[in-house]
Amino acid sequence: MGVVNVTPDSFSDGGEWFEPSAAVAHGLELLGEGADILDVGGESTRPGAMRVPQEQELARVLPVIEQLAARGAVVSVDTTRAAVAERAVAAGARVVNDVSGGLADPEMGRAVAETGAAYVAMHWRGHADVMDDRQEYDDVVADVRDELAARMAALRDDGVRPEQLILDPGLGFAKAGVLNWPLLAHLDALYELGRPVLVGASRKRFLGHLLADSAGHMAPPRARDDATAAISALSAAAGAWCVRVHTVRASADAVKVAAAWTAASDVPRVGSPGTSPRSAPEALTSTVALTTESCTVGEQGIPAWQDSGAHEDDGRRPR
Ligand code: PMM
Repeated sequence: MGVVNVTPDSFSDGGEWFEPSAAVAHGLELLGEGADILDVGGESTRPGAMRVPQEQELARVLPVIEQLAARGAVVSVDTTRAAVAERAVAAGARVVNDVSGGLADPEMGRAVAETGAAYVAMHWRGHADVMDDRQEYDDVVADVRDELAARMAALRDDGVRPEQLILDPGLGFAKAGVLNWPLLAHLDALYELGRPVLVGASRKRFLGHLLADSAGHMAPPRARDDATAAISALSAAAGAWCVRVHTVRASADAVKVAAAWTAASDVPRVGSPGTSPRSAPEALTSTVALTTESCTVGEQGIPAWQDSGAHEDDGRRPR
């Protein structure tokens, strides 16, 4: 999933693609680099950011979504507002990416149920102006899992079908540096909830801390892209459904590497006694195809692997 921020103030690329024509051109560039989904957002969620009025958010995202969808892109809208989600889906978006998991707008569940779009529910504890004050966890992995489970139940009560849901641990949202690593290391805890998982680590502060120089200065956002690609590889190998990134090429390659690596570990070694008749290259190709398909969205806006049933053949977790 490639990020198209139509904002003047996002933390890593604010202002760069603020004009609709620049945002569309950037989206097309990301598709060329291998993005399967373009995530268009009109409101910055960086820590401390102030809210943008709804009309302004709509004016930013709608023209970009219309044009990218008209060119055949699978578009996601990054919004916490039900009205924006509805208008975005009418303009061609097939995924609603809500960093609040439905908490910011009580109408979101109903809107998602009515549109039938795929819905990314991220773990969230409050808007950008307060989230840094809400970082108390007993066990960050269990708490995030349980809070997402509660969101799933509430969304179901609003009519959202479980098949519409994709879950996201919300890296960096109400989570300071060290709190993010256990969530990445234990993605399997989120798989217990039975839905695909999206990982959004791209250029985040915890990577700036990890890559700080010897004087302790954080690496700037753009200097975090290689580490982002490393997280993409590890997330894909650990079974994540999708990674949300600012630069796509390295992460798209990383996901392919992870798929090939994982496929090779699933088949007996070629030439060893008792190997199956299926050759390793053949097995690799079929799994890579499944993996590439898995990050697309089906006709009803439902993640394609849900429909394919391909993962049921061998009992492996879909990626
Ligand atoms: N992070 C940001 C924005 N939207 N959506 C999801 N699902 N997951 C995330 O981690 C996420 C997100 C913040 O990054 P940006 O300001 O660079 O877009």
